[in-house]
Amino acid sequence: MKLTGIELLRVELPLVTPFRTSFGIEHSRNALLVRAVTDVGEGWGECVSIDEPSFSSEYTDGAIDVLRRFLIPPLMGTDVTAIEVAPRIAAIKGHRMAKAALETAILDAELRSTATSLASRLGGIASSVPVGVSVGIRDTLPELLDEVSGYIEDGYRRIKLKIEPGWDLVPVRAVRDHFGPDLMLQVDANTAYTPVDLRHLVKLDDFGLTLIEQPFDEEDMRSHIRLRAMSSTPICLDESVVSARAAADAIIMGACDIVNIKPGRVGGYLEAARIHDVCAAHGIPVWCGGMVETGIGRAANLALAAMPGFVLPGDISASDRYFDHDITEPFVVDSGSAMRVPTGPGIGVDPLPDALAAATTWREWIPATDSAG
Ligand code: SMG
Ligand code: MG
Repeated sequence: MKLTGIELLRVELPLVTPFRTSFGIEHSRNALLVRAVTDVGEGWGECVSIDEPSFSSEYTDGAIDVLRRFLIPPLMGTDVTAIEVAPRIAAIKGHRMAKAALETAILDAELRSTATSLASRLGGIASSVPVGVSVGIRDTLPELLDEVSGYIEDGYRRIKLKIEPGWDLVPVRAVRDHFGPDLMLQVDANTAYTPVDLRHLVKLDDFGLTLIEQPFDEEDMRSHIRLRAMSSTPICLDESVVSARAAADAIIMGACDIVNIKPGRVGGYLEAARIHDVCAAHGIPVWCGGMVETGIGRAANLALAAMPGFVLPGDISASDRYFDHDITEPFVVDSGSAMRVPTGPGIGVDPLPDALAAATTWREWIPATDSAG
């Protein structure tokens, strides 16, 4: 397959409610899409970076720069298959979200050309997968309880609360008391705590949580190991797991019970599937994380979550959890907190031309030049 051009597109989707985490507040999703054009057809990928380097070191202006200057040129105009993308750009350090978007666009084009779904390519077996919803930090408890009530009415049976120092035991207790012991409840701190908080975090054991996600800095494996020894709440890593190697190391050193797999964070769906395999080999349950994706990224995440080790509900909520108008047909959650896995070729969805045009704020076409080929 010959890569003949790449289009980068920025789209802006306003959020239905601001989404606040321990690292910031988002009012709209400014997503970066990659459209790969090849001699056998085109494919789509979504870069999950955000505007600022606050979830990780990546940010969208940086992703555009590294794609344009370093990741696209070695592939442009050449024969390429998706499996070769990562090794051919491995000399460029880091920038996994940018790499993931490029690899996904090429993988999507390749799969569409053979009418193969991404789910079947990855070894996905489920036709529908359990999903949950991530709930941002709110100003007051009544607002939080109202928001959670709405999601439960929508069909969600698993709630993840964003926490930070000062917004942890009280909101978790309020949600547990209000909705009862059967609600599947978990928390995500996005690295907001430090080792002095260890004893405080053990108090979360009272609330029957499914897991606590990434309480400490991404490089602070020792605090995760210590908390795991002190607390009965299962420890899940997100930001720390940047590769299959990092997953294996974290598991071997006893830093986690569960792994959140985000394809963008680890450099793509092929590496994400390897992490699934590493975790399965160690009996570590996994679930699919989310980065407030448009329908493009959401479709691909559903394909990944169809793999058999994804036993916990993913952060793959319905499009209307975040957006009034997505750029694809909206994804919906059913009354049993599940979502259907796309079955069409590649990622199984296409941007709706009018919706894409309305959301696009910037686009750049990068052609193959004679010198590149
Ligand atoms: O896509 O529903 C979603 C977002 C889920 O909470 C979510 N993601 O650390 O897991 C996480 C956060 C990061 C969000 S940054 C945009
Ligand atoms: Mg997280």
